[in-house]
Amino acid sequence: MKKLFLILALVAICATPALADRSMAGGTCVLNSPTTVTPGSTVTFEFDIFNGSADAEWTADVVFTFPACCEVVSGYYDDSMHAGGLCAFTFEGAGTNVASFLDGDEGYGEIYGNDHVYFYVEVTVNCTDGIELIHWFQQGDIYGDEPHFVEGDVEFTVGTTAADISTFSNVKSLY
Ligand SMILES: [Ca+2]
Ligand SMILES: [Ca+2]
Repeated sequence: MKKLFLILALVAICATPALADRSMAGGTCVLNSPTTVTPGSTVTFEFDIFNGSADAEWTADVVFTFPACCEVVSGYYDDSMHAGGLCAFTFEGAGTNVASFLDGDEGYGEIYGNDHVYFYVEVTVNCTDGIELIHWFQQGDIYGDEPHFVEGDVEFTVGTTAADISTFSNVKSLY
């Protein structure tokens, strides 16, 4: 009998963390490129958005908030590697510093659990030299347990590529 209680106690201990993970927690964002941007230039940022929800909640909306010194030009996405099939995101935010990819067909979300989609945002970077942060936000489709969102920051450097200029002048000095 004592042994049975011990087994039940162990089951309860093991089950608790799994229940606590039922949320959108575990989702990530990786900024693939660029890591360095020349001030005043227009570049396309590539993000890898992963839905790590432990209770199969799907990502409905993905929002990237750029620094105020940035202006969004356009946005699109690549769902060709998404095992869950084609996505129906609607882009908005041109002319502002917030790029939103919203669930365009309502119902359940667009990015399945344990799956990912690439997002591209063309941005004019009118920032001065330094480190800038991009805030990312994944809104879930309210399936199962809370929290129904996950968020974080990725960073990039604003500045001229000193290493390249140095290399260029070294090459020039040979002539
Ligand atoms: Ca959930
Ligand atoms: Ca949907």
